[in-house]
Amino acid sequence: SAHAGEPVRIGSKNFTESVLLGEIAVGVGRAEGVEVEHRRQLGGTRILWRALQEGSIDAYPEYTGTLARELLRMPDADIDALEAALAERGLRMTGPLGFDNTYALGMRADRALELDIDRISALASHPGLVLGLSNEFMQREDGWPGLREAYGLPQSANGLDHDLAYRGLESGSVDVIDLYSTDAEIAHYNLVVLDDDRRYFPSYQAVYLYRADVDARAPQWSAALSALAGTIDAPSMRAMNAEVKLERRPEAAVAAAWLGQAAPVS
Ligand code: PBE
Repeated sequence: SAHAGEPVRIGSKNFTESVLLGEIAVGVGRAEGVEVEHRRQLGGTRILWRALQEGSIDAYPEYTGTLARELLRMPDADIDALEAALAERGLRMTGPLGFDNTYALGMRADRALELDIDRISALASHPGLVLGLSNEFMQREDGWPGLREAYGLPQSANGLDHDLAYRGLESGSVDVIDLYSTDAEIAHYNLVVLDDDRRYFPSYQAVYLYRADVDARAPQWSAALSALAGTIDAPSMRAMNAEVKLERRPEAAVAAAWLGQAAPVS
């Protein structure tokens, strides 16, 4: 891990919201006079989790359901239990930032209406539907294998890049994809989010995870990250995601604007 005087390092996963939350962590550092380096889009969840434990990054944005189901394998853990399990690994977690970003299944509204599908259990009676699911979702503990079993679904699924999935829906090459509930594309493409009628998915409250040694090395930064708890609601996060994904503004500029800072020069 880094030493006093070296910049602290935030990592992000390879999707827009994670990069935005990384840039917000850079922005709060800037406001506190702490130099923060952003290792953008390092990879999927497991890569970030390993990087944090090895100390090649000091912090990254994560989700409580991902911690409970996929990383710590404590499916019934509440926030206190998660914090205790993190502490054993020399890690800390901020309070929930204020929004949930859950996995969900989605379809084009016209197709869902035509087939009269509004819930995941209804997919069971349409074995011919083509499912295109993000690569990480295909393999996760809280992903496709468990979902398929929980609902007794007859389809098989293909893995694809999450950003390409929306285009597949648009073109009609896939019928059903996994969505992230704060994705800007849901409203933009007029998609229907299928009701998780068997309550398969847990809640995924956004938090920052960080190495406990940051409290000594850059206490202003970890305090500023912790002060973000409760400040980002779902409409705000969705709006930031939309600015990047639909209006193509740089994440750093969107994050700075949300923080009330002047756009960074880079
Ligand atoms: N999520 C939902 C996943 C991806 C989609 C944000 C909880 C995660 O990054 O763990």
